[in-house]
Amino acid sequence: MENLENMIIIGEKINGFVPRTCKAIEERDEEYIKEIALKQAEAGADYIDCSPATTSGIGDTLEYMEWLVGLIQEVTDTPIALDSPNVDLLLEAMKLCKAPGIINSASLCEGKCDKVFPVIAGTQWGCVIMLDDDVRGIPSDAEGRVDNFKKVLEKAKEYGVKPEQLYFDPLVETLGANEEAFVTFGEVCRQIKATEPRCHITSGLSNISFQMPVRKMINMAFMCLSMQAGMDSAIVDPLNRDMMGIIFATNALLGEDEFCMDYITGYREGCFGPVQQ
Ligand code: THG
Repeated sequence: MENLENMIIIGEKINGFVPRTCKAIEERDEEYIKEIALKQAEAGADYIDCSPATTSGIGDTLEYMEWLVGLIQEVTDTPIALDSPNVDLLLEAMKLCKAPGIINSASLCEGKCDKVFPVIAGTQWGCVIMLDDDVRGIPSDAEGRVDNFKKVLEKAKEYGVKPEQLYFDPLVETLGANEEAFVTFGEVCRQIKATEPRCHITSGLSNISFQMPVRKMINMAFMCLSMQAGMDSAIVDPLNRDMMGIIFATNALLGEDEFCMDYITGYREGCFGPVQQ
C-alpha cells in the first residue's frame, strides 16, 4: 500500500486497552495478533505500535512484550513502536527487534530521557517524547510544553541524538473538559516546527473526543488541523478508512503531494474510499 512520505503512521491496534486486543493477549490468541499486525502493515502503517499492558493489569512485562514482538515479526518487516510506561522494559525489548523502531515513550519525568538517549544515540532508533514533566505534570499552556521541548532538544544534543530521531508528543487533552485543548496543541506544534523543523511531532489523538458524541468527527477534524499545524506522524488505526482518507486528502491540500499522485495511488490501492471488489 501507499505510504506517505510526509506522514508517519504508527498503527495503534496492538494495545491491551483495546477490548478485542486485551482479550487476545489474555487468551494468548496468536492468530488474532498476527492478523492485525499484518493488516495494519498492509494498510500503510510505517510502524506497528506494541503496547502489551491490558485493562486487567497484566501484560506490561518482558514476557508479553517478547511474545507480541515475536508474533509481529513473524508476519511483517514493518518496524515496531515499543509502547510502555516502563522505560526499563522498553530498553530490554529493543534487543528483541530485528530492525530499528521507535521507543514510545520517554519524557523529562523520572529521568527517562537520560536513560533512553545514550542507548539510541548513533542508531536508527526513534523515540517519542511526551512533553510533561515531574513538577507540573502536563503544563496547561503552550509555553510550558514548549519549554519542556527545548529542554529535551538540548539534552538530545548533549547525548548525540539527532532531531530526526525525536517524535514529540505535545499531549492531547479532552475537548469536552477544555475547549482550548486543540488551540494549545496546535500552538505547541507550530512552535516546535519553527524551532527545529527536522524533528517529528506525533500524538495518540483519540483522547481529544473522549465522552463526545460521534467521536470520529472530532478525531478527523483534529487530524486535519494538527497536520496543518505541523504534526507529521500519528498513532492511529490504519484500518479506519475514513481517517486514512482524511490523512491523504489533507496531505494533498497542504501541497505535499505532487500531481496528487499519493492521493490517487492511495485510493487505487484501497487505503480509503468505497471498498473495491
Ligand atoms: N501518546 C503516545 N502513545 C500512546 C498514546 C498517546 N499510546 C497509547 C495511546 N495513546 C494511543 N493508542 C491507542 C490505541 C487504540 C485506540 C486508541 C489509542 C482505540 N482504537 C479503536 C480500536 O482499535 O478498536 C478504534 C480506533 C478507530 O476506529 O479509529 O481506541 O497519546 N506517545
